[in-house]
Amino acid sequence: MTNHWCDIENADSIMIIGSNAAEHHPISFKWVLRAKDKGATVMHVDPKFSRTSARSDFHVPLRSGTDIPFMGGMINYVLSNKLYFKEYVANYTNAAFIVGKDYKFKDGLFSGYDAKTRTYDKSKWAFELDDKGVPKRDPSLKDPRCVFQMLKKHYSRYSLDNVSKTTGVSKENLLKVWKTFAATGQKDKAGTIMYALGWTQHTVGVQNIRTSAMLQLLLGNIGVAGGGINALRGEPNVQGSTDHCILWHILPGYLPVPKASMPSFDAYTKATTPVSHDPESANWWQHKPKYMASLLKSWRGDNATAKNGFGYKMLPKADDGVDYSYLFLFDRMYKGEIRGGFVFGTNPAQSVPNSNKTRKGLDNLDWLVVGELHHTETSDNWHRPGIDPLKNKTEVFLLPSAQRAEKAGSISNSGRWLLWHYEACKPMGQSRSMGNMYVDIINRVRELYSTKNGAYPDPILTLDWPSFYDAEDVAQRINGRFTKDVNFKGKKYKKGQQVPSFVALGDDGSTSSLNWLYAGSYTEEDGNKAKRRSLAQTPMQAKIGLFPNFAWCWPVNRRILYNRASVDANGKPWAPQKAVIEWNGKGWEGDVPDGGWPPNATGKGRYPFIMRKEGHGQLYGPGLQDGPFPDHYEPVETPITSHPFSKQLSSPCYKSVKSDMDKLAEPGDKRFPIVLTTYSMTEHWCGGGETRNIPALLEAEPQLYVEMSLELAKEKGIANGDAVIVESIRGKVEAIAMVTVRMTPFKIKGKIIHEVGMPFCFGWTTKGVGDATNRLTPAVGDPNTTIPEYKASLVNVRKADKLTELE
Ligand SMILES: Nc1nc2c(c(=O)[nH]1)N[C@H]1C(S)=C(S)[C@@H](COP(=O)(O)OP(=O)(O)OC[C@H]3O[C@@H](n4cnc5c(=O)[nH]c(N)nc54)[C@H](O)[C@@H]3O)O[C@H]1N2
Ligand SMILES: Nc1nc2c(c(=O)[nH]1)N[C@H]1C(S)=C(S)[C@@H](COP(=O)(O)OP(=O)(O)OC[C@H]3O[C@@H](n4cnc5c(=O)[nH]c(N)nc54)[C@H](O)[C@@H]3O)O[C@H]1N2
Ligand SMILES: [Mo]
Repeated sequence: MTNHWCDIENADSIMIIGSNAAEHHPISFKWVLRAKDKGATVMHVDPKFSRTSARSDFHVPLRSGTDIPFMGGMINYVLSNKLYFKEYVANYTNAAFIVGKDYKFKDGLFSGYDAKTRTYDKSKWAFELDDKGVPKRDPSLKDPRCVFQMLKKHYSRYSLDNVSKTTGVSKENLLKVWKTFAATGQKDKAGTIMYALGWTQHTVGVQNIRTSAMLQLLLGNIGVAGGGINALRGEPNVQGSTDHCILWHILPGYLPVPKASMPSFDAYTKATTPVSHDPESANWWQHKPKYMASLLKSWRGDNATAKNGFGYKMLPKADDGVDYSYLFLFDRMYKGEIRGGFVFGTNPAQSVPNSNKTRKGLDNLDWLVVGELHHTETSDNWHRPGIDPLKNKTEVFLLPSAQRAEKAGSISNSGRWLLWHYEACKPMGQSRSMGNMYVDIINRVRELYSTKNGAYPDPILTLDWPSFYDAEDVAQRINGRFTKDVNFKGKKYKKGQQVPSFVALGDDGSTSSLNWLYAGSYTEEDGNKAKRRSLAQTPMQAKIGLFPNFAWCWPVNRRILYNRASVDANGKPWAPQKAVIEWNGKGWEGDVPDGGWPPNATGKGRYPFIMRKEGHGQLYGPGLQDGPFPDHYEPVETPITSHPFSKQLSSPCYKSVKSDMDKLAEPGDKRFPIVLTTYSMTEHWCGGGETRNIPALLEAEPQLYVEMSLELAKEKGIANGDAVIVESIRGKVEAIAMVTVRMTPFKIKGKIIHEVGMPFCFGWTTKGVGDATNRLTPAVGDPNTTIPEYKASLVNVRKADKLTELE
């Protein structure tokens, strides 16, 4: 989230799009309802009517996978009706930048496309530079090659007609949302966008989110109270896990994973550190070498020195151009290229797409370690229905794991707040926390390496590794320490003391930090700030409910990101009644500003978007794999055979894995005419491995169902409560028909298209509840993140005659 939960209360307009916030993020909804009580309009744009829709002012159903037309149409509406915030757009976004002559867009493709590799040469999208290497600009925004004019041209294709016939949303509904939300382009108004999986789980997932960044920049809604783009994160602590590198391509603090083409520390920093030639651009990532050096130092302590590149050479490197995300991981497993592995706190046999293949892939493992609270479809894959357990070769080690309440540690919420939780009781029986198990396991591996000598012992033996697990100690290491006595900002710190903030981190080996973004969370002065629970705030902070003394927030306790964009060049807030920061002539008041420089009018300021190389919010984003402007592409499996208003039907660069089990339905495949979307539910959690073992929750939601409209049910001769078979080109699933007005058919290009929806939490280890919905879904992913397209694929539905899974 650019903002945080309590801040939603400050919004005048709230668009919830691609999320069922009331059911899956009930805490966020408390603040949504407070805003509503104060007069905000709440809108829910979602294929399905849910509890979120019920509490919104209006619900607008749209066909899954058509959010870019919906948002592109709104961008067009804002531009053609001049509803954007002119001063903000001209100064704080890249609207004035001149795009190079190589950039072109035709028939749904951008310039630089290579059909063989299905990738773009992004250098074709670069800005035109002046002789100092700074992008050229036209502050009047009139140059036909400036971003603003390009943007206008690109989205002029997103007319009301085109958008309506693509999304299935009536023109009246489109205008209702566009008009309400666009009204926040006023200086003193703010609108927020709340999204989650309905946006991300598509082959255009990242571009969906880009549309919100562009719209919010046009309306001047980034950096302000009640504004922003608010990603409602998933699994408790998915925010913390991403910050600390659960994804294969990032190290803690969003530092890129080393690649084979970066053999040394210097090569790594050279390849990954952006350089700006504009003195007014803070270009914050220029500090990357300090953060990387401190990370390496915290991994290897005294064994990491400037001379040995901080031990960088000992790190494993990812092969260039190879995707290690789980679509590809399970593909490699299926192809027999992986022998064993560890699975902690996840149930991939249930939650990864194309489960029939995933489960066969797991069969190929010689050994599997599962850290779990329960038996799941993953731990018990070796004896799943339909296979002979005696022929399954996998040796499974089930490590009983402590439950959340049985361990201390931190959780980072969606608003980037770091919150400590305490151990409520000791772990039951032999169960232990994951940290505890890992420290023990690695210490035993070290012992083996030091006594038996392995092939390459150095990376293990040189680790600065604790002898036992202590969450408090890990929290301190995450913040980081001085590795020698230093003077920092007039204060003396001794070797081993905590660093006060990331500004103290160096690239000379003088500091360690397991995550630069968290530096400042655990200091000498204040101790563990995740434990803070003070509601104290200044009168200015109280106006917007900033709560700076409650817990701690990354980075540097800044609660609203890009807040320098909430003020004009003199440091005066656009919206004085809900100011985030304000310049008092000597310093900033309110939130921690995005950089402490004085206002831009003094000539000593910096542009507000400090994490961007050029310092400006990106209306034009040349860094993504699939184009600088989002354009509509149909889901890979689509019920229509040609693009409603362009030529390129599906994303030209979506990712996919190829095997005999990865079949895809053709566009408009007559055998599978219905759109399937999948989702979570209130009563269960994700793959259900935990909640199916809680009797009251299972009683509340006991079986797999498929939600369908009255119209579809009638067409198929299905009654509410009937058992049905849902079938895709990859597999079939038994479910109970839930015939409901919550789902509606869509009129797309003059034709009726039906959509059904299913939860994915039921699995065979719980008797009679049904089995993995993901046996239906395809292993295709977004070109930037490889997140699978769980939210739109093709199926058919028919009445079942005999049941096995639901009995
Ligand atoms: N009770 C409960 N809470 C949870 C979870 C749980 O399982 N149970 N899971 C947690 C996790 S890990 C996560 S990631 C989050 C997920 O939180 P959400 O994103 O809210 O979860 P979903 O139910 O997957 O999808 C949200 C909505 O997207 C809609 N949708 C589907 N396709 C589209 C589309 O193409 N466009 C648009 N605009 N909307 C679409 C669906 O109808 C659904 O209402 O929730 C977390 N919270
Ligand atoms: N079709 C479809 N598939 C999806 C999605 C979708 O919307 N549609 N959503 C995707 C998303 S966003 C997510 S996050 C994934 C989630 O899918 P999974 O990652 O498979 O998530 P869970 O089902 O929550 O599995 C977590 C497991 O961890 C165990 N567990 C709980 N607490 C602890 C603990 O403290 N220690 C240990 N060791 N184990 C513990 C639980 O018993 C449970 O079995 O599913 C993805 N799959
Ligand atoms: Mo998630």
